[in-house]
Amino acid sequence: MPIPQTQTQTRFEVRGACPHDCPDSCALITTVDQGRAVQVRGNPEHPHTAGVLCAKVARYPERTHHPERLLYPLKRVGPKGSGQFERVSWDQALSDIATRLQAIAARDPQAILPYSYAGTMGLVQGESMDRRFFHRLGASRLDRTICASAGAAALEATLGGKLGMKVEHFAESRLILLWGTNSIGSNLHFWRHAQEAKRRGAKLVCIDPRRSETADKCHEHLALLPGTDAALAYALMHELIVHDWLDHDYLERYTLGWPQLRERALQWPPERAAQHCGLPVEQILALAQDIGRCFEQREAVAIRLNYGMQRTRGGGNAVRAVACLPALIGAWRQRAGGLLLSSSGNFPVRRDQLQRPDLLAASGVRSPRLINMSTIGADLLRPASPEFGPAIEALLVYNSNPVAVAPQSGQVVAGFAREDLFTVVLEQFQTDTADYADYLLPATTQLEHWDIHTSYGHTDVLLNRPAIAPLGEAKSNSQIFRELAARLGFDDPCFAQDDESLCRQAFGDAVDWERLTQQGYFSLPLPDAPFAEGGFPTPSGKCECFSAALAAQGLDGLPQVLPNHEPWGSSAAYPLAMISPPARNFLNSTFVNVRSLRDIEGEPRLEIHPDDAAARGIEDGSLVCVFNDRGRYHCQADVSHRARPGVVNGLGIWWRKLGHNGTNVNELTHQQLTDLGRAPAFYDCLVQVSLLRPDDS
Ligand SMILES: Nc1nc2c(c(=O)[nH]1)N[C@H]1C(S)=C(S)[C@@H](COP(=O)(O)OP(=O)(O)OC[C@H]3O[C@@H](n4cnc5c(=O)[nH]c(N)nc54)[C@H](O)[C@@H]3O)O[C@H]1N2
Ligand SMILES: Nc1nc2c(c(=O)[nH]1)N[C@H]1C(S)=C(S)[C@@H](COP(=O)(O)OP(=O)(O)OC[C@H]3O[C@@H](n4cnc5c(=O)[nH]c(N)nc54)[C@H](O)[C@@H]3O)O[C@H]1N2
Ligand SMILES: [Mo]
Repeated sequence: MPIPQTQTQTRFEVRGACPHDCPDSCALITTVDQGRAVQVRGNPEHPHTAGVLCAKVARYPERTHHPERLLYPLKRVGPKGSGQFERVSWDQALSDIATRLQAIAARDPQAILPYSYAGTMGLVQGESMDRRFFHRLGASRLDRTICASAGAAALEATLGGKLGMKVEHFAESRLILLWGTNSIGSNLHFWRHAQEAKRRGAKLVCIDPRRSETADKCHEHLALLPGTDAALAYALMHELIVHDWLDHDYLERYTLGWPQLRERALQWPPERAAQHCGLPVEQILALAQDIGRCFEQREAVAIRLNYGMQRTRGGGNAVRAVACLPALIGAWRQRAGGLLLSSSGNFPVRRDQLQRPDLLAASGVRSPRLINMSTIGADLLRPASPEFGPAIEALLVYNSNPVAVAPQSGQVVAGFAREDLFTVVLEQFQTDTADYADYLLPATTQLEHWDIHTSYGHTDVLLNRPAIAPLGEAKSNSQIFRELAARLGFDDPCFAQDDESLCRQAFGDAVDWERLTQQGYFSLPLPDAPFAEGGFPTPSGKCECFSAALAAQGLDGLPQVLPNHEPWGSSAAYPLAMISPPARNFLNSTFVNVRSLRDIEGEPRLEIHPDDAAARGIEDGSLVCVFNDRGRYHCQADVSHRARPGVVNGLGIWWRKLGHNGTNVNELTHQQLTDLGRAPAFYDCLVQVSLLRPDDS
């Protein structure tokens, strides 16, 4: 039934899409009363959303109509980072920004850097007009690596892309490995399918250093040390080989490099892996037997891999090792078998048309340098040099909060504090990053603008219509870049294109626009079991256990077991490994300022095992200092079996200014990168913890 959307009614409903960086990409229905969003609920007609929202997004109206929403353009008046601003007009802000950018671009446009991530995952507000603007300008390009690029590179090399099982088919699986994922906290709509499978008798096994909310609900939990997943995958392969639980036909026809992979797997007997992973050998043997039993009975084995396991040095290779597993038992033959890390490779987005890289030609810079967003701390502090190019002189930040989320905040803060750096931040709130802006521009939320969305956890396109008018003087990102383009004299017609038209352009004919506007979503027509008969989009068309592409880059062509940058047990000063997975009621650093959600989380917390706590005189609720050579982070100890011995869990990602000593967990992380994909190794970090004495600062 169509939802009445006439603006003459004072109360009406509008279909939209959740914009957040989460695999679930829910279809929303917003109720508007007298121009105000009063309720957001899940669209019950959208099969993946099924009328259910997480606690966070159910609070979206509270976030949108928050008293601290930025409503007017602001100009810095206090010292850098002080967060002191005065209200200015849009005209003044945009003219001044345009003048500053023009002056820098006249010397070298590559001294200007965009910095954005997935604050909204919308194609219009996240990767259209903004990209056109920076291409036409000839600005440095940003290597967007902060989240998923290690896993993405690994999938690319192994399966040929970000592809895999359809999420709904997990409901029919008989054995599900939840590998590096806290689904209940961060992928709730997947968990519905896992629960359905459980009700039908499936076994659920969680592989995670932390005893997460999800681990609590699984039949087994393997609490391995962070960064040891590749060894576990190899030990499982070892057992499949020695028991001959192998689909020889599938291996023969649809894999590349199996003989070499087999040789390497035979070097990882379970006893060796148990030692390496910090697991009882019995757990590894039992899991291998579960897989073997399913293989013998032709029951579907499925792996829900998630990004948690690729945030250590060897994360890319670990994803490669795990991604080879389904082929050994021919799991891909069934639609309820195989693996899912990301589904985003299924979407036929016309990125060239949205982003217009061809506009670079007019900028005079044919191939701008690439700056890795994960090393922004170091790069902001880098002087000009022949290798690096010009120092970064201007930074335009949108859809991201780097001062809170990028690794090694000490350096990030020092970079943002540079007096000679010109920083523009487009934001909905005065975040830690916004505090460092020279100009802070008010951005609309998802309820106030158009957008169109893909998903990395399902395979439907979603449309988002604005439900309410922009609050205050807020403008959408696309509108701000449109107006900046005009002021810089960029007259290509593409800069005049409106948001609704960008939505239509994003997929062209690949999506039925009528259906999309009526339903709010459009399901891509895709096969149920994509790799039942091979057909991997790799160079060989096979699942590439051996990757010639990686070998050609001088890397090992087979999945490797790589030690962490900071291996557990390697430092007497810092004997604990720290991981920093998301807190359930925040979305990265978004929602930390929503009071009702912050109240549920309470305080910045560190989960620590009772033995590790006792050895340090730490009690539940004690204030502690977590530290290493990079910095100090004060928070509350949560003495709990959620932490395994030797590993502490610093739940993320608090706003620094709401923390005890003005820091968050990224004060401790470093900027070394992963083996594949140039990604940060957030969960590869050694620390020490001590009781905080009242005179500590
Ligand atoms: N509520 C909520 N939901 C979110 C987010 C959020 O911040 N809050 N963030 C969103 C974003 S940006 C992303 S990328 C996705 C992330 O989605 P996931 O990757 O599923 O993220 P997590 O729920 O943190 O699950 C990661 C799990 O990996 C575990 N882990 C850490 N190190 C290792 C390791 O070395 N090996 C293994 N096997 N496990 C390890 C952590 O303890 C954690 O439980 O979630 C999205 N959804
Ligand atoms: N220690 C540690 N650090 C991590 C992680 C971890 O697990 N541990 N996870 C990492 C991961 S997976 C990710 S994805 C990154 C996420 O890092 P970010 O992408 O920076 O995500 P958020 O912290 O949610 O910040 C997004 C910001 O975008 C703003 N925003 C939302 N919509 C719009 C819009 O339409 N316009 C504008 N202008 N702004 C908007 C929000 O208000 C918010 O402040 O963090 C990474 N950092
Ligand atoms: Mo992410």
